[in-house]
Amino acid sequence: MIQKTLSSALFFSLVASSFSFSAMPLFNQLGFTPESEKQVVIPGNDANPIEVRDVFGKKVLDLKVPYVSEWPASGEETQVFDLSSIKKEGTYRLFRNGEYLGNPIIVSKIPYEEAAKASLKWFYYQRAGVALEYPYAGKWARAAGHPDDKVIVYGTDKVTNKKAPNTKPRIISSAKGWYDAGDYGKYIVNSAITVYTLLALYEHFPAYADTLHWNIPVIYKNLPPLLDEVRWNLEWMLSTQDKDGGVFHKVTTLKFSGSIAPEKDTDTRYAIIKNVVASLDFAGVMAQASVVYKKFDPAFSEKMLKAAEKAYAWAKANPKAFYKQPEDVQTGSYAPGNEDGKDEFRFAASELYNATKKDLYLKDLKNNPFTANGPWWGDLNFLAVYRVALSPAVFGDSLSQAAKKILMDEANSLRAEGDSSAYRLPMHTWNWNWGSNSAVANNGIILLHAYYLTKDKSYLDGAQQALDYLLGKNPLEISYLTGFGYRSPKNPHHRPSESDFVDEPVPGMLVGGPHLGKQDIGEENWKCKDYASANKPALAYIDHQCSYATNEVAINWNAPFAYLASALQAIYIGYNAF
Ligand code: G3I
Ligand code: 9MR
Repeated sequence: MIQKTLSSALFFSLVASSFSFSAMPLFNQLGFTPESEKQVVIPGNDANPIEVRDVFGKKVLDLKVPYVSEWPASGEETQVFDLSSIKKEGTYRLFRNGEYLGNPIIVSKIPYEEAAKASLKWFYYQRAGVALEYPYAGKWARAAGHPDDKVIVYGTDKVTNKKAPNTKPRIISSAKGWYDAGDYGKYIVNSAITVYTLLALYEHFPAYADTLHWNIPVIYKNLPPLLDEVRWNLEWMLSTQDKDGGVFHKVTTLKFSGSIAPEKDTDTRYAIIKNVVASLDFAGVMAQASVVYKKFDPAFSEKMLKAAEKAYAWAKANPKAFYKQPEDVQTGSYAPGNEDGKDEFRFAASELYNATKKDLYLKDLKNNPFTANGPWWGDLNFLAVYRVALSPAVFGDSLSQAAKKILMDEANSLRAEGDSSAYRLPMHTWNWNWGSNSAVANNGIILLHAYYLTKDKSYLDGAQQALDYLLGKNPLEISYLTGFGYRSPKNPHHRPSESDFVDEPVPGMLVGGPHLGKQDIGEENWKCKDYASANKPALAYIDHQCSYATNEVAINWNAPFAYLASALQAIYIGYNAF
């Protein structure tokens, strides 16, 4: 019997406008590998047992009735059924009182590979400055936009500085790179955590990553597909470093464009304000990249390392130069209010010491103890924790143990949450923010790092729980990755998908996900009002392009998803990390 009040059933019929609500079994819509933990959540408190049959009707498992628990994030009662004893590849179905429930549950060797590749290919779709041709982009082929070969340095022209001298505005070339999200901006802060995560995937699973090909034009010779794609953004990032080593915050127009195609967005683009956070984020990821690309292109590696050290020096000389968004700039700020720069210094120092072994960086790192915050674009602490915890030979046992303690304490807290919550989700209450799906994916990555360090499968199971939620084991019964699962977002806040004449959105994009911020509900956004009544964080989502707060896509959300899906897939088919 479904313990649902009328109002919430009505709520579902309103909010989940494109899908019907019912107490269906909720599970990873892409399925499981034979060795995965296989959990199915069914809202409600039905006392009847469930039978698992294969698709030919043969009973393979009787599931006892589990206890009922409540999930505060959705206000639901649920029961969690464990199908992990099913190890044989196949297609399975659930029956209760002889009635078929839900959709088929798939067990196969590589259920996540296509989704992983699509979430990596999406970065190709985000390329600025190039046309996407049909053989690679399929029906989402488009013309080039934003060549960014003539970008004005903010404050050097009459528009952005009324008192600017009559000399010509200062113009730089800042081409290539990825559009940040649903908008056409290119942002250093968000690029840094994104590039870090994608390069970490290559660092941890190089052999598996080399097997992944996703049909895009090769740009650079003799690079694996993942590193070829990431270099497109690294080269843009390098263009944002000024002669003095400082790094501009972003390259954008002054205001967000309308819902138009890239080629139609021809407003002036500006390189906006050098600052300490952008310079440190740049320094850390350039140092990391110099190590990863060294064996493929020593000259490129050396160029990035030099840039990294120069940016770090600029940051040390300008430790209080935080980004403040000017009045006439209304694109994304990526500037958390209470910024202190400590986490960015920690991140940059750990990567620079790993790349150079210079004492200066180790000394700075030791004087800046780890915290347990992040990882998100506003706090990179965990990126330093990962590096140091996994490299005792480089950083010494004492520092590495300190990092490992932070990592394991957080992993144990997430595993406890995942193993006890009514949706089996490793998620803290404070993760329900803008981009909550990326918090789930990043929590999964923390659990994977704990698995790397201990080989304790319970951490791998925790990471699986995170992926299961993103791909369907959630109250809205939606796979949050466009084009994957039997129900996925159709109307993401993504200008290329909104402005093309293709019904389906660009595939392989992870939408931001539910939370109660509702920053997109306002006069101009009357369509978003349909989810205004949502009063539980896990339900506050609407699959409409109006909702940039819940249904946008972003490079720093796709990267942890791609890492999580790729790493789990790699491990389950026998690849070990590093
Ligand atoms: O960190 C605080 C937390 O302490 C507090 O409890 C919570 C509730 O008030 O707010 C948290 O801050 C939130 C922050 O994200 C971190 O999660 C802010 O409310 C929220 O407004 C902020 O949203 C950011 C959003 O831009 C608006 O600034 C998103 O993280 C960020 O991903 C998003 O990024 C945009 C770019 O600016 C432009 N391109 C699209 C991209 C994705 O939407
Ligand atoms: O499209 C913009 C999206 O990328 C940002 O995340 C969001 C919040 O900064 O803003 C979106 O742009 C909207 C603007 O903020 C208000 N007018 C409508 C714009 C398009 O939805």
